[in-house]
Amino acid sequence: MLTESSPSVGGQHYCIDGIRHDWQLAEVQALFNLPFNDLLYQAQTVHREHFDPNEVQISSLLSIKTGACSEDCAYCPQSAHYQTGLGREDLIPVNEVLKAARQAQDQGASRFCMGAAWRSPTDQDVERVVTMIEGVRSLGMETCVTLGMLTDQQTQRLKQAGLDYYNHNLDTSEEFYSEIITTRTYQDRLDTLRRVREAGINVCCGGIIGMGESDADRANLLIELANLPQHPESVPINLLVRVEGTPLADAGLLDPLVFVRTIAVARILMPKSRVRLSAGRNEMSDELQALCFLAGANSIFYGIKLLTTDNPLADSDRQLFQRLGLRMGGASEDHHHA
Ligand code: SAM
Ligand code: DTB
Ligand code: SF4
Repeated sequence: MLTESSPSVGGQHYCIDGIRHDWQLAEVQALFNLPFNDLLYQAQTVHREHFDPNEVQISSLLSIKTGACSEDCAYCPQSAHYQTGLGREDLIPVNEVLKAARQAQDQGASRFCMGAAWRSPTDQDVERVVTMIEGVRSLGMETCVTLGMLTDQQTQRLKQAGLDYYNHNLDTSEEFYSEIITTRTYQDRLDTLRRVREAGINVCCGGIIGMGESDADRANLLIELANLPQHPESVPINLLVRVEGTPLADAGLLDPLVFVRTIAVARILMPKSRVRLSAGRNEMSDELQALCFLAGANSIFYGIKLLTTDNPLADSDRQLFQRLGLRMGGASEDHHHA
């Protein structure tokens, strides 16, 4: 039933629980092209139906294995295909991981995300990551890992270890994908996402904006995400960090308001998901970030580093939150223990 506060798009109404999985390109492009104020009003309305508008979930990132990745992702400083000044580092020791997790927890993070520059882990790698997951969980934090493509068995093992979230991004539209990555397919990505979902692990899946993609590519990325059988619980929207040495080092600057529109459309399409304002905040003004929160972003990466590049200082984020009256919240209420 359409309630008075339910938004409608060109006569197209939401289904009964507000969750649709049948978005079409034309209607999503129509959303993107709304007058800015109308789009933000609609996104903020949807946001308020499902979330406390002044609470933002906080995740901290740690690179547990840096550089020398065999994949050729054009945006990535960790690809062995490009000279970005990053050396090869082995998987770091568990005690270092736990030290970083404790620090993140002390700073106010509720989730600890560990990233590895792998195409796919070996079974031995997975066992070592399992030890990290168990250690971080014992601190009382939520866990997330991003390790590349997984087998069924590896996915089961991570679930058994109590992993809360698995991050695996679609990154862009299927049409633009081969311009960015040639060493794997879109279907490879979808296959791992299906395994993660079927194992009962929460899905964290989003993409990167500002890689030279078209308006239609941005719309199609969000449609892919929203038309998955179940929406990802967490949707990171990254603004490309242009790293020297990568093929995208000189990518043209995106109109920041297009980035805000992308967040707003993600919020409208996936009303119950956490939309994370992810990489790229270091180059954003406080005002631009405020617009992203208004558009429905309600999660951030927090702490001085993303994986290999800089993120705003925790202190300046705390100040920004204070100026905006935002609270750092946990996400334990919105993830599912399957
Ligand atoms: N290797 C695994 C994979 O690709 O799934 C996990 C680590 S990979 C670094 C995780 C994500 O980081 C990528 O999917 C991409 O979305 C993001 N990322 C990497 N480099 C980036 C950059 N320069 N700017 C924005 N996001 C980036
Ligand atoms: C995601 O979507 N963004 C994070 C996390 N998931 C793993 C990574 C951003 C990486 C930015 C480039 C770097 O620091 O190396
Ligand atoms: Fe490797 Fe992941 Fe970077 Fe691609 S994004 S090069 S898979 S670390």
